[in-house]
Amino acid sequence: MNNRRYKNQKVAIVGAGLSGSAAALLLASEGAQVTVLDSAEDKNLLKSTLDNLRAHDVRVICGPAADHDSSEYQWVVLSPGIDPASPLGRNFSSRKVETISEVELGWRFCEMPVIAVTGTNGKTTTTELLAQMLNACGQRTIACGNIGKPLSEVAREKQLFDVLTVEVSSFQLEAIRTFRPSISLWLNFAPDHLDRYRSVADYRAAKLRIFENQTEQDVAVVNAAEALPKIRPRRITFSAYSNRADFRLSEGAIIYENQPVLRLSDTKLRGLHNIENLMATLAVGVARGLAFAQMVPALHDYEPRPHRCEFVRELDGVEYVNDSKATNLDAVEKALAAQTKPMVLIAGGKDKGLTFDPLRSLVKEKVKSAVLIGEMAPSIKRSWDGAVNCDLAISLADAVERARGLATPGDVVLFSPGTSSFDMFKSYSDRGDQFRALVQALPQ
Ligand code: UMA
Repeated sequence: MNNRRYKNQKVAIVGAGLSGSAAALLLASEGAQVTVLDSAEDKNLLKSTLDNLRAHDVRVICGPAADHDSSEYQWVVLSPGIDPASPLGRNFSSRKVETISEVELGWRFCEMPVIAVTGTNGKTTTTELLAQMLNACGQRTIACGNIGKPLSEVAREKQLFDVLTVEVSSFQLEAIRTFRPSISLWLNFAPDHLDRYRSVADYRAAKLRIFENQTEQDVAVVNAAEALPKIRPRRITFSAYSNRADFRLSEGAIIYENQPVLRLSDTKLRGLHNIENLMATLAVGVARGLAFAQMVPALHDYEPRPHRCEFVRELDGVEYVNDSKATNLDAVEKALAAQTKPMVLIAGGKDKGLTFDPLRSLVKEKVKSAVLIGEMAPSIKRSWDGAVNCDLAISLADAVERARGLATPGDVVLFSPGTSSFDMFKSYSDRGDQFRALVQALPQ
């Protein structure tokens, strides 16, 4: 791809996090005149990041000056976390210059085919499964994108792979133009991010852009339960709940073309949602011409990441499970469905526009007591009033103490918050780490 068009171009990169820094360094290396803008004050940003940008002749504007900057730019690259409705987002969305997402920028520089993975839940697990499987089968790949290493960074490093395995979020897809995965993967869809989108339909529309530039030569691996609009790529379907899918579940095994291809007892992953992640991974392998005999051994050893129904400890006959990655209701529903024992549920966190009403009947059926934390605690209590006893805790430590008091031998204390963490923690992983540490510290 010819990227000489960026030379000497004045480009604004919005956001100085992982994506913004990677985009800035990529464009600076191509000779563009780059300015990075970030609403946070200089002192609240990573010094090493800012120093590195400046060392590469990138101009950095921080704090309110970024929100009001009126310099002229020929291109704008948006970091995924920039809400178009934020002051910084508005400063740029009103301009008549081409605005693209960081993933679009990275794509324009990558001369390798892309597998793009999206879905409300399971993206990271599936991206990792794919990378592990493809590499084991001799197809060199790297897991990148929303999983943590921006696509622009991969593009700048110019390392050669056979294919890139890119986790893509709705935020990254919002401002694509030409991004065209040769294989797209649509895992599932459930309401989320309503603090960013006006409606669930807007969130879905952003995600659906994953198919926008695909052609009949491309492949879409899609969950058979999803009513997707007409799309051009050839479909391969999967479902753990329906028999009308290319990959389906029967008698403890994943079936493809009426043959069992993977016995579930041979993997370390549990729960129907993880079975679908495995099916989707195998479907991508089929699309890339791999045989099951090559693919399956590579999937046996995959260990689930922390914070996803992670067993922490058993104390006084009670199991403690950390599911801090559950940042939406669909994830909580899956965690509740996967448990067979009586449960004390710890839930709650930042208010991002979701109501917990839809979980009411499942909670009534499976949860003996709930302990609620964070900004959403009062609203969850209203949603579940009369269905389950709800205690309000003033901190996570208080919640763990209360849950211990409520649980009896044979129970599970499940920490599955159902919303984001930013009211009390830096991230879901910080939240999960704190939960794990609190549980480990409980005296015998
Ligand atoms: N900022 C502003 N103004 C704003 C909002 C943010 O200036 O209105 C600035 C912040 O001060 C900060 C910078 O923007 O300095 C952060 O940018 P960012 O939020 O886009 O974060 P990055 O560090 O670039 O990380 C992003 C993804 N973050 C988000 O989408 C929120 C990371 O996904 C991803 O790993 C990374 O790019 C590399 O591709 C995280 C995530 O939470 C894990 N993703 C969401 C999810 O999975 O649900 C979508």
